[in-house]
Amino acid sequence: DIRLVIDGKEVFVPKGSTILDGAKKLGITIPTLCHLDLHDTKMVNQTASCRVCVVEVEGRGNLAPSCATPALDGMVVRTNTMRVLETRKTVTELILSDHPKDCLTCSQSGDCELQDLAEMIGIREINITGKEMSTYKKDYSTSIIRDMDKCIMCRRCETMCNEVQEVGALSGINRGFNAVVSPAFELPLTETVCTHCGQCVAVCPVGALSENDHTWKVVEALANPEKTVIVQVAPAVRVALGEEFGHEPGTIITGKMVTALKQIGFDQVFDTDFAADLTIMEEGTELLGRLGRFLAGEKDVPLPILTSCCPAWVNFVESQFPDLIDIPSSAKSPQQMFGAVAKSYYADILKIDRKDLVVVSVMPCLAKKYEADRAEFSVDGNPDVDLVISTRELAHLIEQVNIDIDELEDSEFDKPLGVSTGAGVIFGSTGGVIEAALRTAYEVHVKKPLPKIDFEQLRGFDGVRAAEVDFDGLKLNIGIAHGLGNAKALLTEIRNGNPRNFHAIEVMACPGGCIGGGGQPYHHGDSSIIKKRMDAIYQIDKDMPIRKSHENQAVMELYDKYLGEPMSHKAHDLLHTHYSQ
Ligand code: HC1
Ligand code: SF4
Repeated sequence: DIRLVIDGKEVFVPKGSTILDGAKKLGITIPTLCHLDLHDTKMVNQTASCRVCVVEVEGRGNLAPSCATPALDGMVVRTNTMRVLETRKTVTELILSDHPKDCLTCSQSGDCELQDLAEMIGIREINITGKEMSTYKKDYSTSIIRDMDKCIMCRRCETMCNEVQEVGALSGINRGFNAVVSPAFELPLTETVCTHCGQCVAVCPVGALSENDHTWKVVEALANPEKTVIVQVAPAVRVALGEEFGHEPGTIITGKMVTALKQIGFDQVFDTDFAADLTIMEEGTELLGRLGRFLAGEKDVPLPILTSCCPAWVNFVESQFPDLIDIPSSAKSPQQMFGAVAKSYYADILKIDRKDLVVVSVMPCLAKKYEADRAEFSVDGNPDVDLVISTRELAHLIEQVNIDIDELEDSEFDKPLGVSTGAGVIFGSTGGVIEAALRTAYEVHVKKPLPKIDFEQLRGFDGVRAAEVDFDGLKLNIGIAHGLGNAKALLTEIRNGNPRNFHAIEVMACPGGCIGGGGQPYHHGDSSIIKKRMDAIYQIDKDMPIRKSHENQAVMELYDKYLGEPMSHKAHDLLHTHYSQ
């Protein structure tokens, strides 16, 4: 270990640590802005571009950025001298001098790390004035808005996109006042390899990257007496929404959330978990079908099957692995299955035209906005899912209508599209989709009840995981990746001949799965928040009376009355899709 002294206190840190790590260990807060270290992922931003975290190191003339200065044995550091405080203030003023002052209307207001820093330092006036300021046009997509006038060149988004997601859509361009992070040739995001995963938004400290907010479109739909407006809520929302109201991460507020949605005025409050169970019926059947053909000796069976519920992942496969486009499951995502079923089966139950039914989703994800907008998910120009809002957007809506979430009683989701099982909810965590699929595939294949319902070997936070699952003698090799960079490593292995003989692989684009999605409350670099949400997801599953998708009575009724069998002609029409290269 390395010994250093910070503000007169002794601390020991492992080799490779920074001064900032040492200070954290001592509980000494050094303010940072560009720095971000999402433990257990590759997200470590050490660009040291903002210089807010400077400290004095004895024996050195210049101040040192603590986030990027290695801790050395015997170092004596001061974090709070007048020189440090003055420099920190000047640096912050310089950043603010080239930053728009529209905090009143900024999407990040209240969550902005630059605003917090200025407030903490007590900056009341910016004494640095000058004419030059960058001026960029806003770049709009259905999911993300880039407002590059607000970019502070922390480069967190670039690290996220290039080193964690390995998509490579963003890099630093231009110099001086015009320096920003942008796609090459300043193309709009929609014309690049961007997957819309939203992870750049999740780590942007300011309002340079934000979601395209659809809340007002939802309000307009709710105010229209001619429309029936229903809502579905994704698995991961219920374990994170509470954070926006000051609850501990991982607080489960499903019942209050349902009550809030009813009070907001949705005609029916349904659950994406229902559609997740439906996805398992289709995807599980597809998996067993492909395995059966493989075991019968058929050549060129598209294995391993890849899960296909994460739209950023689907985008990634389409753009980066077009040669493997036949292996993802053809099952639509739960969000899109829900929309398709709502606008056919459920519209029939209500005896209304699909055009008079508005389907709203609440999602932890920004790519879901993009997914809902894909042309193949609409009928005669009417989308299966009309509007998608994020967990953060729902929290703002709840605030706007003056609902005190803590005062609410619990309510149940409505029937029939709100009935779900524990298998549906674990979709929200990395490893959950494949676990849910195996619970059903096992019982269908082996024709005996599962000896143990929890596949603990599939759970965890490692970026790439592999496990063998025993189907009564048939050994299945399962792979799991979360984060697109990890997925890329696994898919490259498949492209090179699948040496580990994987039969099925689950991929989620975001660290932790949907619980770490780009539309969730900001984690500000604290990965323990994502882990607490994960624990909550498995807790909900554990507490559910029914935990296997094929035991979902409402899903069974949908097959009986409407779809026939999984993978039937009608199920194929409604619940499956194709991918483009
Ligand atoms: Fe997800 Fe899914 S789990 S993709 O992360 O398959 O967004 O929560 O809704 O569709 O069910 C997201 C979450 C979500 C879908 C389901
Ligand atoms: Fe990169 Fe994802 Fe942001 Fe697109 S949404 S620029 S892929 S991090």
